[in-house]
Amino acid sequence: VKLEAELRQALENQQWRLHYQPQVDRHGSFTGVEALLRWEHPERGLVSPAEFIPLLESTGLINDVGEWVLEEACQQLARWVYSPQLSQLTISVNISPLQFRETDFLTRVEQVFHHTQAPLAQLKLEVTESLFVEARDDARDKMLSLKALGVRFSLDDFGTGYSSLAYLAQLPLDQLKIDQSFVQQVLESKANAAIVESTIALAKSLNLDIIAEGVETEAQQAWLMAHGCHAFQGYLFGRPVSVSDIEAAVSAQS
Ligand code: G
Ligand code: G
Ligand code: MN
Ligand code: NA
Repeated sequence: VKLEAELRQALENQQWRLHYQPQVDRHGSFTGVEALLRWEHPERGLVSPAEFIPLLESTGLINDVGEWVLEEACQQLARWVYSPQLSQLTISVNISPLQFRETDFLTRVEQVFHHTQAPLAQLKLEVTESLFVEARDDARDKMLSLKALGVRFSLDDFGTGYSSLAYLAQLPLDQLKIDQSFVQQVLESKANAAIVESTIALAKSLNLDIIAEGVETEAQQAWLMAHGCHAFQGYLFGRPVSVSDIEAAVSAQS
């Protein structure tokens, strides 16, 4: 109960932060970042979303917090427009299925787009397969409306859910994100290697971009490149950091 009360207060107490983790191409150049939510608690320090997202979802607070995340990311994209190096970056934002299914989701998102004036072609929304287990046609319709505004979609944690491949092919997706659980065992487990290989093949045949997350070693990256995956995210390239740290890392590279 205390945690829930504190979460309710966190928005007005300005305790939400966004951290950014780099995504790189085959040359190691930054192409984008994933925005990851953090709660800066006065006593507990930075709290990971794994500890509070379920509670945000069960209380419905995810709608307001998710809107804050999107607003913050869009403001960032709008600020980066003026910098030659930063204006090339995409920002990926995680959207909870509960937030996505709300009836006013589209209206709220469009308001954020309107008043931030963010370059929407550089915004990627990350959804998971769990979004499509129920009310999938509603989810697909909303995706189509957002696609019409230029937004792109990435399917996060791919391979961990239960989506039907036939239905996936009908969704307006742009990218598949190979889940880190497969990537981290790709050299040790033949089963995981087979899953990663078939995910890469699926992305190719559906004409989708592919990115591997959770890449921690050069050996994993080399294996992925040898098998046709050329975009990466993981501790090998950088941990989630503050906006000033990610900006410094991008400037240092160019
Ligand atoms: O950053 P970290 O590895 O601690 O994130 C843990 C989990 O929290 C991941 O599954 C990630 O997708 C999720 N997460 C991080 N930020 C957000 C956010 O802004 N919104 C939602 N819905 N989930 C997030
Ligand atoms: O579910 P989602 O893919 O959004 O979760 C992203 C989470 O994965 C973030 O919380 C981030 O901190 C974590 N993460 C990112 N890269 C790595 C990595 O290389 N290794 C591990 N163990 N976790 C990672
Ligand atoms: Mn994600
Ligand atoms: Na993921």
